[in-house]
Order: sequence, then C-alpha cells, then structure tokens
Amino acid sequence: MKALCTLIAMVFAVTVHSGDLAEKLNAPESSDFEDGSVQGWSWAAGYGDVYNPGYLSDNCLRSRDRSSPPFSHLIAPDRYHGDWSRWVTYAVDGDICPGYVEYDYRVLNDGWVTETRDVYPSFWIAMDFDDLDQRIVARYSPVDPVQEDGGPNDGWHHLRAPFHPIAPGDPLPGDVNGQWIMIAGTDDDWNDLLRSVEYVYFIIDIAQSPYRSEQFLIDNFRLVSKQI
Ligand SMILES: [Ca+2]
Ligand SMILES: [Ca+2]
Ligand SMILES: [Ca+2]
Repeated sequence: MKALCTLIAMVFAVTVHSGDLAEKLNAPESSDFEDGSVQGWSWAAGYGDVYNPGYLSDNCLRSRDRSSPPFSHLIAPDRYHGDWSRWVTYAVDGDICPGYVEYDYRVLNDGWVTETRDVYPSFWIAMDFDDLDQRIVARYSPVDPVQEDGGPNDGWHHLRAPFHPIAPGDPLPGDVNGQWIMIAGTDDDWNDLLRSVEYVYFIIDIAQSPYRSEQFLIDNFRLVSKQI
C-alpha cells in the first residue's frame, strides 16, 4: 500500500506549503449564509432561500422543488469548480492526506405526505454536464440515511466526504461514513473529474416524491485540506 501511495504521489505531485494550507482552511469557499444572502448558490427547476430554522440556529440555505422533469437541483457557485486535487496533500513518505467536502444537511420535508422515507444526504460532482453523451458524474453516497424532522434520524447531520486521486484499479475514495460512486462514466474517469470539477449539485427530489413539498437545508459547505 505504501508503494502505491508513493506512486500516486509521484503522478499527482503537488507542492503545498503550510501557509497555503492555512489559507485553504479559511478559504472563501465556505458557505455559511450568515450574511443573509444565498452566496452564489442557485436552483434549476427548484427554488429556495436563506432560512433560519429557529431556536439556537443560524442561517442556512433551504431548497424546494418546483417541477420534474427536468430534475430539480441546487447548484453550487463557480468558486467550487476547478482542480480539486489541489486540496489533497502528500506526506514526505508518500501517504495521501485527502481533501474533504464538509457540509451540514437536514431534511424538513421528504415530499411524502403520510410517510417518512429514508433520504441519503448526497451531493454530486460533474464535468461536461450539459453533454448527455460525454458527461462524467460522481455521487458522494453516505452510508446512513437521514429522515425529515420527526423521523428516527432527523435534525442536522454533519457530512465529510474524502476525495483524492486513485491509482488504476483502486476503488473510488470513501470511508466508513460514505463512498463515491460513478453515475456517468467509469472509475477510470475519476481522476479527470477530480481535476476538472465543473458542476457541483444536490438533487432536490430527495425521496423521489412526485409532489413538490420537499424541503432540505444545507449549511457550512466547504472544501478543506487536512493538516499534515
Ligand atoms: Ca450558517
Ligand atoms: Ca414525509
Ligand atoms: Ca418532488
């Protein structure tokens, strides 16, 4: 495994100084919505607003369904696009320290009126998203489902999705809490996607309800590098 990590480090060598790391850890990529604006987030076939769920809460972003098809989704701002491998750092012995996407997620309404369904608090990344034949899409798939307020696993959940380049034949990044999976393209496309993230989004039809009553919240979405 060590040799493999070293090989990866050679192929994807990135020089990161501690100053850069400190800068990244406080990077403007974080979205906390405390200024009352949507901070560049937008919706397709959906809508939303800055929302405060009440007691002891701060501002977050609420997303709601409008129609389907086309499928409704929440779109991250352009500042999250680009080469995500720059968030990955390499120890001198070749070990990889992944980058992470962190975010908080909560379901207010899963879209089903008389029942509570499991929701997987996923997000997606893509390149060539507008080209149905060429698009490459990956989904971060958490292990544990959550439910709308009132369900057994309701309320806020903190997600932390690790990412890093992979060697040929290796599985996509993941840990005990979740796993990346390819939705369009193959595992062989993962490294290209990671180095050219052009689209980041959350699907609003969180439990495939035909109704339009879905409401989910996100907060503190950000990319972070782990300190070595
Ligand atoms: Ca906030
Ligand atoms: Ca429900
Ligand atoms: Ca719906």
